[in-house]
Amino acid sequence: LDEPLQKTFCFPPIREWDISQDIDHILETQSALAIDLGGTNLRVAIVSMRGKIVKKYSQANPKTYEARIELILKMCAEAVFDAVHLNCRILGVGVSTGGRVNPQEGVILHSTKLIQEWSSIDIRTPISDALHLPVWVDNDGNCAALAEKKFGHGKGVENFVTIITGTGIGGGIIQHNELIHGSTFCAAELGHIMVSLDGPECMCGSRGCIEAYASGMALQKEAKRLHDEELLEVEGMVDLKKAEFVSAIHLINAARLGNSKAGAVLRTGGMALGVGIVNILHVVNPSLVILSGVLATHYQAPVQQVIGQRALTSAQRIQVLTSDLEEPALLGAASMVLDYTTRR
Ligand code: ADP
Ligand code: BMX
Ligand code: MG
Ligand code: CA
Ligand code: ZN
Repeated sequence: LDEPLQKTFCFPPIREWDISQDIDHILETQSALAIDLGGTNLRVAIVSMRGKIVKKYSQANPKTYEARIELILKMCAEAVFDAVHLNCRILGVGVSTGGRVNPQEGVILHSTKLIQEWSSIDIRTPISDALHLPVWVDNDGNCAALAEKKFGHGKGVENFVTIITGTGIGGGIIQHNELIHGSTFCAAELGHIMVSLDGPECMCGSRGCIEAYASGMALQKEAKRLHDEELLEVEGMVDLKKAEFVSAIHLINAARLGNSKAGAVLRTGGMALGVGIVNILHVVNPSLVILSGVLATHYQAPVQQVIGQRALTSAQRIQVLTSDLEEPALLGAASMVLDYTTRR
């Protein structure tokens, strides 16, 4: 209608429809609740469609099944409540957890000692019963791989592997754009690649696993040992008597400040991780390895060096990158929800 006619019939002015604004709005509001259960921490987050962590909640992961489920439900209830005020519409819940997971059943089949009382656990039912939302579950390393694929360096990469270092070491393998789970959901337990016939004891009951050399827990154990022998502290470091607890970070600081014993522990960790990764290259031949977690930046150079020295020529042309994602396991848990609920 031309303007005079529009005025005559009192039509409201026609708003120009901006589709990009509407899509933006949907992408901002549609969200997932993500849960990550690790050897130390229990995290819950509201994650938007674009992979933005809108709000995050952290607690120590309780040591018993009952306390853990209770805390998960309490943290989720708080997040669901907050989501309303944050204008986030929760489409479902994604759970990332240590242990072997059957994603079809939503069951944690088995866990190492890193998470006690966490074997043969149906995690889907209590969460979906309490929140009336659909629930997806997978292993934390596998979730980290999903996050890299959707939001990180793994975007558009057909074959890649990710290694996430926290208390333990988790892994995820994307082969032909899909996660591999194996015949009994034990594929990509990359922390338990063994790099020596004996070596340090691992939480899985074996020895010589890369987790026993290079994880946060392994480095913390070595830091404590050096500290007990009064061999950790060097000039320029924070006063360790005042430090609440000795961690992998103190070991890294000590090594930086010239403590040769701390340096040797870190070198062994880097070497073990590097050799483990060379083994992975020779099994699945990915084009990219993504390191994530608290120690990733410290391991990138040693891993690259070991690959250069020990991998077969055909496996040498591989990129090793450090993840640029804030919380890969949480984001991957969210991605399961966002991918399934918005699939057309
Ligand atoms: P989870 O294993 O529970 O998934 P995180 O990924 O949060 O835990 O990592 C926690 C572990 O990482 C701790 O057990 C500790 O060994 C290590 N860690 C935590 N903070 C730091 C830090 N600032 N520097 C180095 N290591 C750290
Ligand atoms: C352990 C194992 C893995 C897990 C990895 C990283 C359990 C409970 N955990 O190797 O399944 O991926 O730890 O876990 O069996 P995080 O605690 O370091 O996050
Ligand atoms: Mg973790
Ligand atoms: Ca895994
Ligand atoms: Zn092990």
